[in-house]
Amino acid sequence: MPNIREIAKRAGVGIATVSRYINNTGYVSDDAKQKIQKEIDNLNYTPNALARAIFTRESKIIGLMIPNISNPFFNQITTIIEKYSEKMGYTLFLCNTEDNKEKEAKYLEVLKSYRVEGIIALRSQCREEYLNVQIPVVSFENYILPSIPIVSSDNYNGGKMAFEHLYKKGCRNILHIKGPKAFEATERRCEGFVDGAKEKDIKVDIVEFENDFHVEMLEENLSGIKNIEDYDGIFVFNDIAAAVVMKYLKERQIMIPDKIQIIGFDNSFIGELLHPSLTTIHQPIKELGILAVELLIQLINQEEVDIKEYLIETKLIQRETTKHRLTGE
Ligand code: XLF
Repeated sequence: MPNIREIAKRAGVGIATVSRYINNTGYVSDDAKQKIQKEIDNLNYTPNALARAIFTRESKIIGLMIPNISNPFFNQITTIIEKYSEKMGYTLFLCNTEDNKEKEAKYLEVLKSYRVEGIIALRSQCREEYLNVQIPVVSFENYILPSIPIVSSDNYNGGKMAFEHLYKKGCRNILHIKGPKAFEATERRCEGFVDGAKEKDIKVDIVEFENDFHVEMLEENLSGIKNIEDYDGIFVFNDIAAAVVMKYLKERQIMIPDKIQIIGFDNSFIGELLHPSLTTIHQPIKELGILAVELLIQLINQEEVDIKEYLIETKLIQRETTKHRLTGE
């Protein structure tokens, strides 16, 4: 493997000159530049990005903690974050945390050792682990530390909207399948949903799912719900879990939406592919992803950033799992 010592020797310049040229860290004469570049081309030399990052403190890498790579919402937001980071001159280092605190903490060490310039943590399960991270961090949904800004959908209002929609569609015997306690966003959805129900004096039942990616586990949770067919409306905490609920009901010949109406949350691409297609609450995935990157780059550039929770509005997407026409509508 060619190295800068060899390039310097062949170009007839000093190693420090080659280093300045490659890292763009100081003056190099035009003549030397030409000679060095010629040898770089001749030797097909690729700079050692890690060594360079240590030297210049600019790796141009952003670490992205992803809680669940198989959930379409997270692969959509990852795609947005990747595209926008690339446009801004950064490469992503992806870490699949599986909502696991230990895995996330380990990845944090890896990201530090790779000298990433910033970290976006989606649904982080860690807190004090970030205390000695001297790298800018932006969080999506979960609170980490007072110094870390949070980007999130307005989950409370989204949950309320979900209730109001089921109510408007005539549902009065309603179940909410909520996410695990560790998902702060779905806690807010649940609060909004319950408050919406209180305003209409309706009592809703609530069951909690343990995660959002093990289909068998979700099915097991469902089989624990007694007389599910007695409900006329179900709000499921996200689209992927709603897909599992729909599969479960269909296998039991429970008609959607005639017998039970369903609403999910996310507006990820699977909603439209399901049959019947899924009514859901839209999370502005593009806006969320871009905002997270923008804030992070501002922090990296040491610009002033308001450290607060940035809430983005959600909206209802009506599809086939809730009834289209009702008398009086
Ligand atoms: O963390 C929440 C729960 O699942 C996230 O926004 C999602 O809705 C993605 O599917």
